[in-house]
Amino acid sequence: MNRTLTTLLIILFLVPLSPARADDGYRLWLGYKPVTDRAALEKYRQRFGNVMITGDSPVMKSARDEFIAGLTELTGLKVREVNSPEGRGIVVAGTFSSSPFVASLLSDVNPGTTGEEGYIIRGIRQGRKNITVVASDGDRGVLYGLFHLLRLISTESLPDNPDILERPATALRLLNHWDNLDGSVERGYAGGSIWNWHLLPGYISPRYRDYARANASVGINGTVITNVNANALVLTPQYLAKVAALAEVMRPYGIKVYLTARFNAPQETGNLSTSDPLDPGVIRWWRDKAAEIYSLIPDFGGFLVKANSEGQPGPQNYGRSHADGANMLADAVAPYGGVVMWRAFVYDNNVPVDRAKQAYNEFVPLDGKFRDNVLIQVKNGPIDFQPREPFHPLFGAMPSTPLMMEFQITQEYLGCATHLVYLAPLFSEVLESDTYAAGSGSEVSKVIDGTLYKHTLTGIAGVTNIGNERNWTGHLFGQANWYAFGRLAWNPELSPAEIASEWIRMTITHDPDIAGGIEEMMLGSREAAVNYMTPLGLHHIMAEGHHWGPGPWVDRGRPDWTSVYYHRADTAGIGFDRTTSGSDAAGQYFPPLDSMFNDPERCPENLLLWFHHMPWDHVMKSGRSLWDEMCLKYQEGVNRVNEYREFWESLRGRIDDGQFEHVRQMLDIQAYEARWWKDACLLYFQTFSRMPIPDGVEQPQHSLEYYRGLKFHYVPGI
Ligand code: GCW
Repeated sequence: MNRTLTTLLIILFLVPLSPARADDGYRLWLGYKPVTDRAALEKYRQRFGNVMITGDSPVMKSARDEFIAGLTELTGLKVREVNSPEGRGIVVAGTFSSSPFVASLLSDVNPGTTGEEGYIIRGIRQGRKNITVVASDGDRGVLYGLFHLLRLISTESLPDNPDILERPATALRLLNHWDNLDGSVERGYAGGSIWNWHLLPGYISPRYRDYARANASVGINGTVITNVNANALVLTPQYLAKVAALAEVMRPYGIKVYLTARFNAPQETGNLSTSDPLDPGVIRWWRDKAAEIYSLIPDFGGFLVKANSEGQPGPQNYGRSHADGANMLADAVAPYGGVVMWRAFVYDNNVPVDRAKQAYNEFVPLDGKFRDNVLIQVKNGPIDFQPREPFHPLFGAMPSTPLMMEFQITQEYLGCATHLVYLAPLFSEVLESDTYAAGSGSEVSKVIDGTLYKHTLTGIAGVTNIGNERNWTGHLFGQANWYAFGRLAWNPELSPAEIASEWIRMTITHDPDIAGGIEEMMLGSREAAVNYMTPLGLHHIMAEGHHWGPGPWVDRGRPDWTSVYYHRADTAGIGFDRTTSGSDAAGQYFPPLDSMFNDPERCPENLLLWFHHMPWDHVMKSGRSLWDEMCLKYQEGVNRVNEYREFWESLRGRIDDGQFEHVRQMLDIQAYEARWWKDACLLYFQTFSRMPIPDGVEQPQHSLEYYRGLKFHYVPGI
C-alpha cells in the first residue's frame, strides 16, 4: 500500500467521525450531566463527600447504587461510603426503624408521617458538620427520597437548608403496556415491545433494569406488562416463568408486576366449557391460577381487565354483570393482597345513541357492588384519549367505588411519536377539573387520590409510549411525557411548567435562555395540536384503523367508529348535540356543569362542538363566525409548529448535536402534517359550510380528492 494512503487510513482511524457530543437518548433524564457551576460544586463538596446508607434489602441496595453513581457523575466527587457518621459533609439515609441515627436526627417526626413511600429530606447542621438526612418509614421511601435529592442536584435547585416532606397522592402509580406476546405494541410508535418474550426467562436484557430505574426515579411503582386486548397464554406456566423473571428485575426498584386477564382464559387455556364468573369450576380455576402466580411472584400486583368492550370477552357473555366478573377475580387475588383494575372503557356491539354516555350508564348502577380490592379504571374523557375531551362524567359519580385514572401517554390521537406534544397540560387540565360531585372543590384529582370519598385504595395509570427504540419513546420529547406522567401521579398539583423545567434541565440543558424557550414550546404544544387537529370541541375525525392523519370524511363501518358520527357536519352547522334536545350527555355531569355544558352561550368554546351542533354563522366570543374561527384556529395550530421549527433552528450548535438533529427532523414532519390536517379538514368542512376561507388562513395546497385519496400502508401501532 502506498505510504500516503496508509497515513490517511491511520488518520481516519484516529479521528472520530461522529460529532463529539451526540446523545442517543438512551439514558433518558438520568444522564446526569456534570454540574459546571463552581459555587454549586463547592457547596456539594462540603455537604456530600460521605454517604451513609443503612439497610441491605434489595431496594436499599438499589438506592445506594443509584445515589452513589448519580452523585459521582453529577459532581465528580470521590464519594466515600461510610458506616458511621464521619466527615464534615455527609448524606445519611435509611428508615426510621433500621437506622437509629436517622431516627435520632429526626426525633421530632412522628412514626407514620412519611408512610412506606413518602420521605423527608432535611439539612441539619451539627457544629461544623453538614448532614443531609433522607428518611422514610419504608425502603421505597428512601429510594424515592434519594432520587429526589439527585434531581435537586441535577436541576441545580438544591435549597441551602432543605426541609422537604413528600408523600405520593395515589397508592398505585402504574404504567400500562399495550404490548403483545408476539413483540408488537398496540398503538406503540417507538419500535417493538421492550419485553423479549422469546428469550425470557433465560436472557435478562439490561433494558429491564434501566426501565425499572427510570420508573422508580419518578415514583412509578407498578407496571401492567401486557395488552388489555389480552392473550390468555400469558397465564400459562411457560409464560408465567417469564413474567416471574421480569418481576425479579423490577422488585429491587419497588415496582410490582401486574397482568391483564383475558376473561375467558378458563376456556382458552384451561379446557373448561364456560368462563361464567358464578360457575364453581371457573371460580376454582381462577383461585388456583392466583395461587400458582403468587407462588412464583409473591408480590404480584393483580389483574387489569378489559371486558365486554371491542370484542373482548367478559361476564356479559354469560349473562353476568361487570361486578360479578370483577368480584370473582378480586376474590381470587384477595388472600395475597392483590387488586383488580376493571376498565370502564366499555361499549358493546349494539351502537348506542351516544357512545360518550355508555360507561356512565353501565357503571353508575354498580356503585357499591364491588369488592374492596377492585378499582374501576376510567379513561380521562368519555370517548377515547382525544386531543381535548371534557373529563369523564364517571369521576365523582361513583362515591362508593375507588376510581382510577387512565391517561394515555402514547400519542394515539396526538400525532403518534412523530409530533412534539407535551401532555402535562392535558393531564393537569383533567386533574384540576371540578366535578362538583360534592359541591365546588371536588376536583377530579380528589376523586382519584381518595380524599373526596375517603378511599385508601387509589391509583392512576398511563398507557405507555415505551418501545425498544434506542431512545425508548421514538421522539425525544416523548420522554418528557413519561416523566410528566410519573411526576403528576406522585403529585397531581405540580404544574406542567415545573415538570417541564425539571425535565429540560435533566435532559437537555441548564442554559436558562434555551431552557426557557424549550419550556414555552412544550407548554404551548398541546394546544397547538388541538388547533391543527380538532379545535373547538371537534373530536374523533382521524383516519380509520391506524388513526394517523386526518379523516373527517370516514363514514363507513360501525357508526361510532366513523368520523361523521362525531362531527355531524351538514349545511346547517357542525357538532354533536349532547344537550337535552340531543343525546343529553351533558346531563351526566353534576350541576352546575350540566346546565353550563347544555347552554351554548355558557359552554366553554373549546368544548362547543363536543356538546352542541352549531350553525356555521354562529357568532363566537371573538365576534367572528364559527366557520372563520375554526379556520383561524387550524391556522394558529400550523403557525405554532412553524414557530417551533424556527426556534429549534436557533439552537443549532447550542445543544447536543444528536438531540438537535433528531428533533429538527421530527419538527419538519410535524409542520408538514399539521398543514395536512388543516388543509384536509377545512376543505372537507367547507363542502358543508360553503363559506370562503378567511384572510389570514393559507389556501390549501391540494384538492379534497387528493387528501381523501391518500392511503398508507404499514402504519405502526396496529
Ligand atoms: O383507543 C382505543 C384504541 C384501541 C385500544 C382501546 C382500549 C387497546 O384504538 O387500540 O385497545 O382504545 O383502550 O381498549
